[in-house]
Order: sequence, then C-alpha cells, then structure tokens
Amino acid sequence: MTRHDSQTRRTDIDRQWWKEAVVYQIYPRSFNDSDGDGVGDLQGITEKADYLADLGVDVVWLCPVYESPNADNGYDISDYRSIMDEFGTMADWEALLDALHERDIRLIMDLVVNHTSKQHEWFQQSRRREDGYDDYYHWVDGTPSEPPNNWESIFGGPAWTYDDERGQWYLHLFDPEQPDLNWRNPEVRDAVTEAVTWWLEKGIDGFRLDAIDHLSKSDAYPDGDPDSAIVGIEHFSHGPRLPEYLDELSAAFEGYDTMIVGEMGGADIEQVDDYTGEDGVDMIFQFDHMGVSVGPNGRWDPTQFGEWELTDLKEVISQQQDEIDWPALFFGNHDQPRLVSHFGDDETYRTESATLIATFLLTLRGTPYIYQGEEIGMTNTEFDSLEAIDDPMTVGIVEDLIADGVVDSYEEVRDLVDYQSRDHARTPMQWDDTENAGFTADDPWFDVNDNYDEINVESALADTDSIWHHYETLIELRHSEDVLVYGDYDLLLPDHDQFYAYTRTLENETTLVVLNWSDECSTFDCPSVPTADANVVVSNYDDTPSDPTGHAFRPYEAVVYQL
Ligand code: TEU
Repeated sequence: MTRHDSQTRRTDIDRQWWKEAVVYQIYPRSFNDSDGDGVGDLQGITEKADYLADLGVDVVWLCPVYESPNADNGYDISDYRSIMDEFGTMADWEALLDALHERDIRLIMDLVVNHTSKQHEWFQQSRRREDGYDDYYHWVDGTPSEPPNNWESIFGGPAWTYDDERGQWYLHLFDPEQPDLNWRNPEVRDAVTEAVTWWLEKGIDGFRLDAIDHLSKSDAYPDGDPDSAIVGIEHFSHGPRLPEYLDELSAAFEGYDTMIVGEMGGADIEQVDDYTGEDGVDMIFQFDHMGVSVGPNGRWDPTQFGEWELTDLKEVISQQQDEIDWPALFFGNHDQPRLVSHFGDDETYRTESATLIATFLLTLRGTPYIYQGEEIGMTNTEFDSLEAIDDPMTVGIVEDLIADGVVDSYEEVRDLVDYQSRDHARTPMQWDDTENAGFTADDPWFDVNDNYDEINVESALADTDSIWHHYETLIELRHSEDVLVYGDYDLLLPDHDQFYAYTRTLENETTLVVLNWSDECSTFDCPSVPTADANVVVSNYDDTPSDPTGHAFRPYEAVVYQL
C-alpha cells in the first residue's frame, strides 16, 4: 500500500509500513464542519481527503469520535461502538474509511480504555452493583468526607469522588466524569478486547492507545509522596501488571495488519522498549523532549516555564534516537501548545522556524506525526479569562493554583496559560480568510485564532514557498529516501548552542541535516564531516550554497544535504 516507492528500494531491510509512514493527527471537533453547527465532523474530514492526499500523508490518526458527553472532548467515552451525534453516524465513519483507503491512506483511532465516561452503561451498572459489573471500576469504602488516600487527579483536585448512589468512592485519574476502569478484573479486559476486535473487523488500521501507562495501579491504594507534582503518580503509573495487560491487549491485534502506538506520559526513555515489540505495541509516545521548557515541578509551575536550551533538546532527542528501538516523533499534539510557539519564533521568523521544525521532524529516525495546522504554521492564541478556556485540565490546574494560594487570580497565571494550555491546539483549523476561517458557516464551538486572515490553508497552497509546500517536499523526500527512515542517527556539535546538526547513514549513503535553531547568523564548521562534495536536497532559503562549511547560516536556516 506504499504509494511512494523508492527508486532504489533496498531489499535487505526489515520494512514495516508503519515505519515508512507519515501520520497526520486530526482533532475532529476542530478540523472541518460540514453541516454548519459549529462543530467539526466526520463528513467534514471526508471533504478534506484530497487535501490530506495532496500533502502526502499515509495515516490519519483520529482523536475520539465515539459517543461521549464531552467532559474531555471525547476522551470520556460512553459507548465504544457508536459515533458521537455531533460528529455524524457510523455510515459517515465508513464513508471516511473508504475515502481514505481509496487514496492509500490508513486510519487509526484513539482507544481510551484507562477510563470511560461516567455515562457509560458499565459505570451506571457498576454504581448500582448490577451482576457482573460490581467490580468494573475502582470502588473503595470510606466516609463521604475523607477520600481513601491523597492521590491527585492529573487534571487537578483529588483523584477520588464519592458516589452517593453506591455509597463508595471511585477513582478517576483525570476528570470526575472519567472513572478509571478496573483492569484487575479479567471481565473488563475481555470487554475491551471485544471492542477492539469489533473495530478491527470494521477495517480500522490500528489505534493510538490513550494514557496506557496508567492501566495498572498499585495493589492497594497507598498514599503518594505529598511533594510530588502529581501526588500518587508513583502508584498509578507503570504499575506492576502493566506488561501483562499490554501483552494481553496486543494479542487482540494478532492476525490484523495494524499500527499500534501507545501514549505514555510518564515513561522514561529507558522504559519504552519494555512495552514494544512482540508482546507490546509498535511504538510509544515518550515525552521527555516536551519537558525541556519546564522546570522540575512540571508543566504547570507558574514560576518556571518557557525558557529552554538547545543543548538540552539535543541531549534528550539524541537519547531517544539512540536508545529507543523505534521512536514516535512529535513536537505538538492536541494536548500541547502549538509547536512554532513552543520551539520556534511565532512572530518574526514564523515561516523559517516552522519549516526548521518540519525539517527536524521529518528527518529523524522514527515515525513522524504531524498535528493538524502545523503544516500551515498555526500559532498559540490568547486567553483573557478563565471563562475563555474549554480544557478541563487547564481549568482544573488553574483552580488548584488559586485554591492553594500559589496565585491570587487568573491574571497572575495568564502568561503560563498563554504558553501552555492544551486549548492552543484546539482552535479551529484555518482553511481560508473568510469569516470563521472557513471552518464553519455558524458560530464555531471554540474561537478561531485572530490571525486566520494571514495564516490559512488557501494562502499557503497558493504560495510555493509556504510552510505547507515545505512539508509536502519533505514528506516526498522521506518517502523516496530509505536513509531518512532506516538510517542511523549521529549527532554532531553536541555543545553548540545554535546549530542542531546530525547525519543519517544507511550503508554508503549519508544525509546531513544542519539546523540553525536561532534568530542569529552563525557559520558552520564541523571538521569531522567532509562537506566539499555536498549537495543541497532541501532548504528553507532559496540560495543556500552546496557546501555548508564556511556558510553563514541565516536565522532558522534548515538544510538537508546529501554527502
Ligand atoms: O492524555 C494523557 C495525559 O494527560 C498523560 O499523558 C499525563 O499527562 C501523564 O500520564 C502524567 O504523567 C491523554 C489524552 O491525550 C488527553 O487529551 C486526555 O485528556 C487524557 O488522556 C484523558 O483521556
């Protein structure tokens, strides 16, 4: 099913389609609204199937489209086998799958099975202690005034809520509307496997497994270290039975030609390979590189955020490249700030820095994931009040910071929110410069970023030097050059504070990537690499000389050379 067969295809490589694929992540609510209700939908995605094919991506990852009351925009599923009304019908889903497959694009979906929605019938039956469902969730005795332990939710507040109907506490690592399934119960695991098989039989090509580092909890529910950024995390991340659960889950995929990527917010680089391979998943989202801009107290410390050193990024990425069997490559997603605002310069050098990050993403070893809007350089927006925020995580954390007296008001934490909120990634896709950026004919469910008149797909497609066309070129290059997929990664100039440079080598082929990750010029000189016969393959400036040595790289100049 590979569309872009290399001219000189090697036969001596352990090829996997998911290693050669470029993935495009869609947040359906914010992608394209076909029926004018202000909310993106499945038909809206189908309308853009040609757009995705033109960009050249091989896989679409769809964030949850299952039935959900939307306490966390679909990450709270109330029925694993039906489609959320706002997004359309099962027939719409089937039509989308067909439209993508006709264009040789595969479809994977989020599978959220650490927890369900409170509205899921399993929870409703469980809270009534119905036969067979009694033990589907983590229920613990206790008086209504005192939670069973000090664990905190990842979204702020306690990780326990008292349920009056059942007269017990239930565990929720995320929102109170997202009770954690009890994976110790084999019937829960069977029910999940059945849902997975149901979708595989419908023709889905794989899954992104949400928050799977949390499936196994400590045997009892002991108090966590009160000084931890998320209290209790040592008891609910990478629990003792996680390998067993993943092994069991992965058995459900056997016999299907799938791609499975697991999200593990809390996995160390050293842990990743324990969960991949035959008894596990194909690859894991590991997050250390996303943390270079936050302090030791984590992502939501209002006193420390936003500063980062290129040498730190090099160290983390190089460790991932060297130690992880097959990395999942990403610099943004629906939970992160916009990549050009996070790692680039979203004002003066927006085009240059966005194309630099694109060059980086698409020339590293691993499977690259592009998040919707990155291909046109969409930026962070601004939130002038807590009411302007939709994301339950941002709201919960800000409320905690105020309740704990860390800050007195939203104003004091606004800079952090404007830097970090998950909502930056969730503003509607900017298709053109008409009202609401062409996303919807009605009022959009969430405000469009004001800069849509300048940053939009229509103008990007019309400009051959745009960020969009740079993505297109790099994706095509990756598809035609095995060295970019399978070649070894070797870091150059590890201590240089402006250049991020590396080679990719496959037998006698070497590609050199030089990124001037700075708004200042710098002259490249790296005696260990012979560059006299180099050729420029792709550059984000149009007059880059063929030999990088001695060239004064301009702000965010990013070049791929063949040596
Ligand atoms: O996010 C999971 C998530 O928040 C973790 O990565 C967490 O930060 C980490 O484990 C703490 O160490 C996923 C989805 O991507 C997100 O959109 C959902 O809100 C969340 O799960 C709940 O389903």
